Amino acid sequence: MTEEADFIAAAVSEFHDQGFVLLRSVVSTELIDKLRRLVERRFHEATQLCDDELDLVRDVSIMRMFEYDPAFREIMLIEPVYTIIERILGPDFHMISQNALRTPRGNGVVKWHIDDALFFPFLDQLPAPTTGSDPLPCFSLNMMLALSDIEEQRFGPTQIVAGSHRFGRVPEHSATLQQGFMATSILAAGGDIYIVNSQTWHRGAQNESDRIRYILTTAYGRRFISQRFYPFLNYCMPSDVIVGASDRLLRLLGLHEKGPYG
Ligand SMILES: O=C(O)CCC(=O)C(=O)O
Repeated sequence: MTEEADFIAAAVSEFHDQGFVLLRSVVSTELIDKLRRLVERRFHEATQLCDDELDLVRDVSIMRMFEYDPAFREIMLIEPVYTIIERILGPDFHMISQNALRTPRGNGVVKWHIDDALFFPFLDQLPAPTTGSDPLPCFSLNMMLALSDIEEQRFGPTQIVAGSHRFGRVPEHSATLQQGFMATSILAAGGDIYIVNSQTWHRGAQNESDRIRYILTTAYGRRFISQRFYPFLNYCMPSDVIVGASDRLLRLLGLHEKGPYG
């Protein structure tokens, strides 16, 4: 195997084992600075909009960043992350959302949760899987790109409970982790990417600093997981997003072969 193939195989294995994997220094500082500036501009533009259009911003989350600038679409194609995700989700996966999180002091998505429905509720009735057993299938995940340095607890890192994607339970929806479980803080520098299984217990710790914390979250799912582009029913992707896109990007945006059901 080449060094890159080894790296990809190890990342996929770590993801299945721990419910997340952290990849260091994937994106250049220049691109990170550009993306952060774009998020800041989008935030200020969006908060000037009238009520009807304000659907773009929900608390710390600014939605559908892929509409805003080609740089957000390029991030979806970055290697080796694309290949790692393809190995996990299979060849026809697509993007289900892309949000920028802009978290000032005192804020954060602080309650423990999983994303999506609980896919394997029966697991808590079964004996714990033995080491080396086949990994559970993963149906959806979130690729999180740090757009600022979050290398200390006070900057509000993402926290996860390692291995919780196998619990077959959801966490108590509270800012305090229930007894008997251990949180791991993902201390990241700008340009680091971590990929988190939608079933893994996670949250964003509160930002206790004056440094605004920025993360770009791009969630992906297998084809049967629906895309979540608000307002859902009448969502129409702006034509400039699609013009000139490669086949790979078009598929990530939601263009698929015809198949069962349609
Ligand atoms: O802010 C974070 O680190 C976590 C965000 C989160 O939990 C989510 O987007 O589902």
